[in-house]
Amino acid sequence: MTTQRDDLFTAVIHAGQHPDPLFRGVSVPIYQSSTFAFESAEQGAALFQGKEDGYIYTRIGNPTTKALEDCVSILEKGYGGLATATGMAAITTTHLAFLDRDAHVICTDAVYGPSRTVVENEFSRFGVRADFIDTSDIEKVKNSLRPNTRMLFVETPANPTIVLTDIRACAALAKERGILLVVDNTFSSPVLQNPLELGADIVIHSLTKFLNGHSDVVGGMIVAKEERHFKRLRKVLTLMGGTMDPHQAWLVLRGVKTLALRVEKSQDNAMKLARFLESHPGVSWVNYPGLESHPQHALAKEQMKGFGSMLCFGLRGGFEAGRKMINAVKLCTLAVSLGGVESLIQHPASMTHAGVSEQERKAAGISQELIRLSVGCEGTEDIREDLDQALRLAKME
Ligand code: LCS
Repeated sequence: MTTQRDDLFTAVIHAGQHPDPLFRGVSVPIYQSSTFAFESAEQGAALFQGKEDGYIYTRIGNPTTKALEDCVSILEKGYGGLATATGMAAITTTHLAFLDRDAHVICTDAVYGPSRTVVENEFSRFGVRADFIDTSDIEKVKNSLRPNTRMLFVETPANPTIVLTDIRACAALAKERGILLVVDNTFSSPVLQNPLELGADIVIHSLTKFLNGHSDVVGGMIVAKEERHFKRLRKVLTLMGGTMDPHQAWLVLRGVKTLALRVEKSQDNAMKLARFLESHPGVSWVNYPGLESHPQHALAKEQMKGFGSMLCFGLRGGFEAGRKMINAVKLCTLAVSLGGVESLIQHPASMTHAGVSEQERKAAGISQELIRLSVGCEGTEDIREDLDQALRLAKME
């Protein structure tokens, strides 16, 4: 499968980015200013009334942040992008913009934990109700629809199970019922999947992951396909205040320039490592969309432009072997988060989901033996050797 289009290598470097108009600096400058001077009271009034384009105050808009917003929006083929302080701020801003009191949401069950908790524990205080279901089964999505359903929130591939949801099928259903389809595209990045092209209304990213790519910045992005949704989101974001800082935006923009290169190397690594793990005696199963054994391999080929670099696998030795393995890795870093140049590994049952009951974990597809691996850009052989020695130790102890 050819994974990347040539134009993407150009777009990540140039889209939305223009040389500095003052000194012709090639890199977009960091406009580290909270406020912008008006030429006159009349110009200030024109800016506030939207009769003139320009900057007023950084919570409302900033040229550095705008360059990042334009870049990601072009990559996602949207109408406009809005950069947020974190990925969670992108999600909560979207909910605040479109979920009224007593609205109902259908959400992928295996979403990133806080994406679920924020609806279950916080938006529920305002009467928002949610069904967390296996959105890979479109019949289940259909059966969960209620007259007050306003949003279908899908994460594909899902964190950490790497289960896929058919974006086109969800979009057809959402359109028929007049509800919003929101897709968290964090695991694929715009290089590998463009949900707006497949019919989604809004795309969410945790920029903390692949787009920034260096495990040194947090950030989020919302991209809307339609002007009316973009305007509504912008109004809510600038009022609620979850906007991104210009320095943060500049750092992410710097990371985005190598996105296509990083994705190419890390997914090449991931494919080879997935095959290695699949043939390893200590491993009982591997979930990677590029493997023929992935139950949705055909869907991955259809809706993704590459299989990405997130995978999970199960150890024959179960929970204990999982704990031992992640304690034994040397090159891979034992840490949460993902999408950085360094390979990150974690064992949800003994770490991030240790406080969740086994029953709840099971319901969300997070088994005792599941190990999640975010494959980085290191040498393939070095990662393979590290996993191999850790698997051997996990078995021997
Ligand atoms: N969406 C997805 C799919 C994520 O994986 C995360 C964070 C977020 C949204 C939230 O983004 P943030 O606010 O952290 O920028 N995922 C994490 C993970 O798997 N481990 O640590 C964070």
